[in-house]
Amino acid sequence: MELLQGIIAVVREAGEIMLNAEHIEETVEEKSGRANYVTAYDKKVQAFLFDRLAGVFPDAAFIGEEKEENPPVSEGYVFIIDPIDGTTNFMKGYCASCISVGLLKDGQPYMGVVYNPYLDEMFSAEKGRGAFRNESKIHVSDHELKEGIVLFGTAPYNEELSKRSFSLAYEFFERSLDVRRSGSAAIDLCNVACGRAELYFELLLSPWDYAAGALILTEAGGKIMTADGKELTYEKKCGVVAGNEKALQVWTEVASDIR
Ligand code: 2AM
Ligand code: CA
Repeated sequence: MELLQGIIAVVREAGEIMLNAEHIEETVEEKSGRANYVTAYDKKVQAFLFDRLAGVFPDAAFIGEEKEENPPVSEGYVFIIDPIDGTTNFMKGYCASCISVGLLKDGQPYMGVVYNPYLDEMFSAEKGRGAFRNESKIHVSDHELKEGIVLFGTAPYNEELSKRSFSLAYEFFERSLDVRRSGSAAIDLCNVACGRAELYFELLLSPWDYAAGALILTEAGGKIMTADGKELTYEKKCGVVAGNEKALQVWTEVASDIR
């Protein structure tokens, strides 16, 4: 618990770097793939987190989106970090981005913290101890999908997944109240975790996009799996679907042919 509070304090401080960012678009660099960018602030937040979290928990290794080479996740403690999840929103001043810090223990989620500084919402979880939004315990909703909201991501860096993503969004639009697309996988997972939405899917994500959110969601009573129904892995990219039990049941019926 003390460790979780230590991580939360560091992440909250890192949020200040996002809130105080200026002239963001002047610092943008392109990465590989379609519409994939990094700003000087992604690197700055990552450097801050690596430095300060090493002080909080010296035994852990680090994996980060903006790091050149990453260690394996399977042994010991590993921080798995997306310094800014929702970088395109961040570049545009859209105010829907967050910091995502997961901590794995022997390859499995142990702690997770997701902070949206624009709303001052701190989501956190520790294995076996429930999930929280600020100080309040959270739980997934009990609604049927037809009474629910479906969140989806478009896997924008991989154009070959666009048509499939949008046709699935249409399928789920027809089976729900409506769909939403936020631009941040970690925020989406937390919004399902606290019952604001019933289902989330994206056909390709990296482990740092979902490592923290996955634990927050499961500790809130939700379920998460790969888009083709397998156990989630933290070693490589995969499609992700998450929701309350009723919504995931519908996903399994409708989207079982996803590969
Ligand atoms: P990012 O903003 O940190 O880059 C947008 O669809 C969401 O999914 C964001 O959380 C984005 O992370 C992530 N994302 C989108 N496409 C992705 C891909 N092909 N691989 C990994 N992560 C992706
Ligand atoms: Ca990122």
